[in-house]
Amino acid sequence: MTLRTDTEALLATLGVDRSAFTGGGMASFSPITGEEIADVAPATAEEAAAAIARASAAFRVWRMVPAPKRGELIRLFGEELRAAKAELGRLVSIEAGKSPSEGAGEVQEMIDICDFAVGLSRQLYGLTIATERPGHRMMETWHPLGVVGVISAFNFPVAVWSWNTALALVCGDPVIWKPSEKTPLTALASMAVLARALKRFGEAPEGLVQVLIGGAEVGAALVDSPDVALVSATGSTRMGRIVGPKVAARFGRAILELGGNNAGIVCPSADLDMALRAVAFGAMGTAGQRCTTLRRLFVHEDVYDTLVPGLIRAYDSVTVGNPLESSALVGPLIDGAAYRAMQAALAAARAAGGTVHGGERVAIGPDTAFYARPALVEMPEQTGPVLEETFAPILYVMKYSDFDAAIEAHNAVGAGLSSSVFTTDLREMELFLSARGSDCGIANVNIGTSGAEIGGAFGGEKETGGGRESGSDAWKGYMRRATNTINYSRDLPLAQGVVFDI
Ligand code: UN1
Repeated sequence: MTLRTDTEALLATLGVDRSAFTGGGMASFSPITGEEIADVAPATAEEAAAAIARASAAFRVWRMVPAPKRGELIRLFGEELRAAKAELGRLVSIEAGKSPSEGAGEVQEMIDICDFAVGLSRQLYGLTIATERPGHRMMETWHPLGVVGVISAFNFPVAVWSWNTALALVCGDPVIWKPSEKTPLTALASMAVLARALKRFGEAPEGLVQVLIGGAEVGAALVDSPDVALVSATGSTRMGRIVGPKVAARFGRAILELGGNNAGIVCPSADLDMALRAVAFGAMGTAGQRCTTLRRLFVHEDVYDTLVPGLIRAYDSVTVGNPLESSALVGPLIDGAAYRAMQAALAAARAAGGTVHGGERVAIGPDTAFYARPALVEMPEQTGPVLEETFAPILYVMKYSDFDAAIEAHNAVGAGLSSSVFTTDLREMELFLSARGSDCGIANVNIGTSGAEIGGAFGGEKETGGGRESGSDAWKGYMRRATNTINYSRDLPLAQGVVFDI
């Protein structure tokens, strides 16, 4: 069975119509072999405009459906995802190159957010607020916001969309999804799974959730339209620099989840075995292609010569290979451009005095596939490529002696997504989590930077864009807040004691 026939069979099983992935003109590839596995039809500008119009009409209906009833749709979606988990997970592996366990884990993340959103549908709480005026009551009401545009990246092709969609639907908002051009098939499959839930639900308005396959011009249609109330965009900081100002210029709302240059600090008191395993998964897992991938490691000089040789051995022994055929822990890079960016960063690191372990290309499958050994780079200082996010498995390791200086160095990069400290010292732990500790949206202790659960708010500061998705109160980003003051008295006292008698 070729990857193409395997993919076509999976898509058919998942319920995607064959016409959606054949003869469309936009080729789709698997990073596992680099071969073409489908061709899909990109949306035209007119189709994008029509989708926005349909979503706007759907909003008028959906916002009036009681939130717990909207939650029922998400409950059904969670059921359908459970039934489709094996097939959708395998399709994620084929399209994004993830190991079977990570492919399945991504679908689990979708199921988890559905469970969360079902509960949330009965908990869209507003505050009641003490008022200074007698016979008055003050409260907050949360209302549906409008059409939500979701722009997602190749590396979590379906989970990030589901974080947005499960919340948006429960909050009363229709969704238009522009998936990465590199991963249209998992998007089509997710829509087919959702279609089954919509059918069982029965009463959803047409156009409640739509997908627009295509490139930057499709994303631009969402970004520029005043009828798209919220744009939730995941991808590079470069992309966010375009999207953010454009949405702001029309006073739209944006949730930006952009680059990460995540770091860990290993302190003298750390459990080094645990730190080694956490660092290995954080830096090499998903072939270094998570936003949350560990990219910089500061190791205290007292434990450097114990931890780092052990890490280098782990790098030497990790299996790189076809994620479908072996027990490989590290799969392919998404494409040749990713491989070339990795090699350019390694060359720059060498030029800056770094010692590179690994990083070379591994010949697996045809030369259209790009597998590389993960690279560990010992750097004399934090400079050059260490300051940038390269979306590949490169871990820059630096020695430190002073914890405060390590925190300063930790924070001295543009991005601010995820971070970790490995310590058993209470003071170091609390300092790292304090106002003068990690400046990231995610700060962990004795676990790695990646693999966050859906229950917490996900996102980061500075060049990561400041957006929050997923758990906690991230739902508020998908709703508008109204402050209501109600006078049930027979008088009209004015606030602040103002008198205006006429
Ligand atoms: C991403 O890489 O865009 O925390 C999302 C993690 C995953 C999500 C990553 N739960 O690594």
